[in-house]
Amino acid sequence: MIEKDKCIDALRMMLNSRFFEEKTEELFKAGLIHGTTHLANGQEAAQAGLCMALDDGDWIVPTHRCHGFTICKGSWPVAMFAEMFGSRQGLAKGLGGSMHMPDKENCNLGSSAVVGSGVPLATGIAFYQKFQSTGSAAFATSTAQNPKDLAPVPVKNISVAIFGDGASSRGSVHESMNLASIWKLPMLFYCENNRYGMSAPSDKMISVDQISSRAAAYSMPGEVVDGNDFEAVYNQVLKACEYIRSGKGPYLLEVMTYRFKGHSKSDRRLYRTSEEEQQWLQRDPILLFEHKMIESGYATEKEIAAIEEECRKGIDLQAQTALKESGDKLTEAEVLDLVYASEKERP
Ligand SMILES: Cc1ncc(C[n+]2csc(CCOP(=O)(O)OP(=O)(O)O)c2C)c(N)n1
Repeated sequence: MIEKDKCIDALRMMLNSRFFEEKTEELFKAGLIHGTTHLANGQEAAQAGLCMALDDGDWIVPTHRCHGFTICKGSWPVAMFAEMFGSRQGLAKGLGGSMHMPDKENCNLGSSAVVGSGVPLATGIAFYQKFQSTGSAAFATSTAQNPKDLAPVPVKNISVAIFGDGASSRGSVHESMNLASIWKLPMLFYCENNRYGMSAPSDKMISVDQISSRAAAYSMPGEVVDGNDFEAVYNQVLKACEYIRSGKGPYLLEVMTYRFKGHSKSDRRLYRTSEEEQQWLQRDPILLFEHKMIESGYATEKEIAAIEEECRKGIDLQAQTALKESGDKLTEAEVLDLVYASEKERP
């Protein structure tokens, strides 16, 4: 078992993510937030396990189901609620909403609604990271050199492309894997397989049994990990990061998990049975982790209940603060200023 302090941090991350999703659902139902949202209840270990294993300066590019990753990478929930209320204090100044929560300070590029579109962006970040460490020599521009034969050059920071099982079949993902492999880019392809792409079950829609096996086509390691087990994810990401930082190139990790809620807020989940859902609820990543913490003597039931209470109150308070300020929106002129460069800045 990993150290106690780390476990407590991990539990807080997962609880904050879960309570954030619960509060978001409540606010949508009350008609206080508009548009749509994609909740990630049940996927907390996959999200916290990744972010805890990363170093400062490592970048992530999440998907539309981004709240948990954003919290675990260090963003303040109040700024995320503000984003969904459309106010100027939001991570994208209230112009993006639930699916667009970039946070430069925390090395999070943010996501977009276009499935798979973040993966080439993460590839671009990895290119920059390698270029910064090695200069152009590492890219073998001379026709006499084969980029695949270049010696590994260690890099400090890496880039993580997060994508779902549905996105894994998109051309942009495959093109990115090919380029990242040829140039040995410092990149983790992090496939969060929650078993469905909207209503489409991954075992019916994907040409292979495990998405990780596709790594072989791009000459990179590919592994599968139990995404509901925080420790398993954390240790596997550390292992992948060590390989990537040594300069050997990209790595594909397929993280098996399950989304407890529907695809988005209007999904009645007619494509799956309640028995299946019940089975997965038994493997709730937070309950499994709390159980492990109690078993290892890291916390008592009472202490865990106190952490839960504290996290829930913290999220409630941050939602209330954001709600109070929700009328403070950018003016039309401010929005236009952000969209168009001023006359002086134009070439
Ligand atoms: C290019 C593109 N095609 C289709 C959609 C519609 N769409 C939104 S989410 C989604 C499913 C994505 O599934 P997955 O990648 O597994 O992520 P998950 O929603 O399960 O987290 C689809 C098809 C879209 N937004 N963009």
